[in-house]
Amino acid sequence: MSSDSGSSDGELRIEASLAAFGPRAVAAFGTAATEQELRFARAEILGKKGELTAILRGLGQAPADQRRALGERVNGVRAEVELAFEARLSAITSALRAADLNAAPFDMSLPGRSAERGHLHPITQVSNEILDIFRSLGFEVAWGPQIELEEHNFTKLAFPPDHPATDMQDSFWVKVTGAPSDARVLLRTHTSNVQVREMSTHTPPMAIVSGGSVFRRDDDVTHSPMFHQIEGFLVDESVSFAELKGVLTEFARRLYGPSTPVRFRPSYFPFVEPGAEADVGCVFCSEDDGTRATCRVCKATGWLEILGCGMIHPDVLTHCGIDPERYTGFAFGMGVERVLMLRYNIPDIRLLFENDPRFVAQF
Ligand code: 2U9
Repeated sequence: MSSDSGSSDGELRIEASLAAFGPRAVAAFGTAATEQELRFARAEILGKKGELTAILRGLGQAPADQRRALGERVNGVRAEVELAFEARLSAITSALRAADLNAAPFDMSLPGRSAERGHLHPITQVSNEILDIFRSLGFEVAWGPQIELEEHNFTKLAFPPDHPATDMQDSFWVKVTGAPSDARVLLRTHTSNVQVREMSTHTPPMAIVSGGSVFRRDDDVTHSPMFHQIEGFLVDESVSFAELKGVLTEFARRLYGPSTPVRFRPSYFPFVEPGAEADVGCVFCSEDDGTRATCRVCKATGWLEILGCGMIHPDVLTHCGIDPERYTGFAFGMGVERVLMLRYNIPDIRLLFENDPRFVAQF
C-alpha cells in the first residue's frame, strides 16, 4: 500500500533501518580495541547473519519500482561501513606499530635460549658400550626377532619341556592368527634365540654377540616384564673354560676398570655345562675403611654378580648343526639394567622405563 507522499511502508521501514544502521556500525567499530575485536564486530554487522543482510532480505517487501533505488541506498551504506572498518583497522595497526617503535629497544646482545638436546637412553648407551667392548675383542654383532618360535627360544637350547620358564605364568605366549594350531610362538625370554639362529646358519669359527629387549612375566623393584640382555658365544676347535675366563675377565676389566677383581662361581643353566656366574669386586664398599660389613649392595659379601656363562652344552651344539666332537664353545649372558643399576646405585628398575626427563637427563 502507498502513502500520500508516494512512499510505501516497506520503503519507510528500510529507510529507517538504514539510517540507524550506519552510525551504529561505525560506533561498534570505534569501540573495538584490537584487530581481533574489530574483525569480530565486522562479521556481526556485515556477515551472513548480520543486520545488513536482514535489511537486504526486507527489500523483497518494498514496491518493485522502488527496489532498485533502495538497493543502491543499501550498497551506499555498506560502502560507508566498509570504509569505517578500514579506517579503524588502519588506526589500530598504526597504534600497535607506534607502541612497538616507542617500546624499550630489543637487546640484540642477550644470549638466545638454546634448545635442549636429547640423547640416547641410558640403556642404549650402556648396551653400545658393552657391544663395543666385545667388538674390540673380535666379536661380530648380530640381531634377531623379538617374537620367536619356541624351537629357537627353548627347544634347541635343551630346555626340558616342563622347565618353569616355558610355563604360561613365566613367558608371554603369542596367538598367531592363521598359523597352524600347533605353532608355538612367544616373546623371546632371552637373546639366546639370536645365538641359536646364528649357530644354525653359520659354521665355526664364530664369535658373535647380540643384544636387545626380552620379555618375562616378572614385575618388582629389580624385575621388569621387558628388560634388555646382551649375550654372546665363541665356538671353535679347542675352546676351553680357560678362553671363557680370559675373554670375560678382560671384558669385566674394560667395563669396570683395569684392576677390578673378577671371580667365577659354579652355577646351573640348561644350555651350558659346566655353568658359572662371574662376579666383580663390590665398587661400593671396602674392607679397608670398614664399609663392607654394612654394605647393602653386595650384602657384605664384597662381590657383585655381573653375568652368567658356561661351556655350550654338546646337545645345544648338535641341535644347531655343529659337531660337538670337533667343536667346543663358551657362551655368556647379562642383564643390561643390572649393569646400570650397579654402576649408578639405582634402587628401582622402573625408574629406567618411566622416562622422566629429570631422571634420564642425568646420564
Ligand atoms: C646358546 C648357547 C648358550 C647364554 C648364557 C647365561 C649363561 C646367563 C643370564 C644372565 C642374567 C640371563 O639377563 S639374565 O637373566 N644369562 O646366565 N646366558 S650362558 O648361553 C647360550 C646361549 C645360546 C645357543
